[in-house]
Amino acid sequence: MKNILKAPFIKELGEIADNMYRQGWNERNGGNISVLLDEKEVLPYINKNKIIRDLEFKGEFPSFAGKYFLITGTGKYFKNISKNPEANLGIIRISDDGKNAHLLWGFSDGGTFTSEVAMHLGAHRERLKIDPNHRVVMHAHPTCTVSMTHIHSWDEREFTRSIWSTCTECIVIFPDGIGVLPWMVSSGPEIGRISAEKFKEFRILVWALHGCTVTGTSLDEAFGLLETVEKGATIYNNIWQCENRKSIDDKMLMEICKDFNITPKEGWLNPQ
Ligand code: 2HA
Ligand code: ZN
Repeated sequence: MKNILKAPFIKELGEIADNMYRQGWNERNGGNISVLLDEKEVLPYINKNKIIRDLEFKGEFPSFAGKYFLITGTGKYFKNISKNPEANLGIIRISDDGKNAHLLWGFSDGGTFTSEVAMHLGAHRERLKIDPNHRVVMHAHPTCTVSMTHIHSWDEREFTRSIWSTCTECIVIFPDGIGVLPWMVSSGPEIGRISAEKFKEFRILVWALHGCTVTGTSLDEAFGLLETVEKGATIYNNIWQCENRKSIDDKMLMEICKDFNITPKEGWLNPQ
């Protein structure tokens, strides 16, 4: 067996977690990440028949029977992941009936996966139906995005348009827009179920007064979405009260879309 601490997926997740922590998006135990792994990526590092223990989650995910995920632990601090991956991360294989998970590596201090596991699995399931290359779900508490939900309407079209109007690249990076869920208690099956519905339509979901969850084909891509939303929200928070402020209007947004050959979410730009 190869040394799992040298596996690219462990190294990359540690680096991304460090980066997210440094951005100030993952205070204390805030945030969580999961990555769908291919069996052939995992098998050089672990024995798939050596189950450490079983972990419970609420819900059933039969489409993931036998699938492997790398996932962050509940109560774990992002700032510690790269220093001690084995205590802060786990590799699980979903059981054949899709109702629980076999722990194959990690959570070495007796821990378990993030309390948002149902949201992660629901998001993976829905995004995979849309994009077979989908791999990553990433949740964080980016300060300016959360701040914006304190001062802006939670209407997702309006929220997205406000961010699109802040800097030119936003509509290029997420022409499909940002979903917004009203405030609700997090970490349970209910927010998982409602979020999964939203992920049928969006790669980015803001939970009002809480945080943001993004999906992607790689950790880099998911991180890129998160930082671009956060950039737009930062600018919005800086300028929203300024008199005579400028804005990228719908005509300009359409020019961007034409130039980059992208299609914005239908009906979200006003016809010119
Ligand atoms: O992992 O961020 O939403 C802690 C959280 C819950
Ligand atoms: Zn959170």
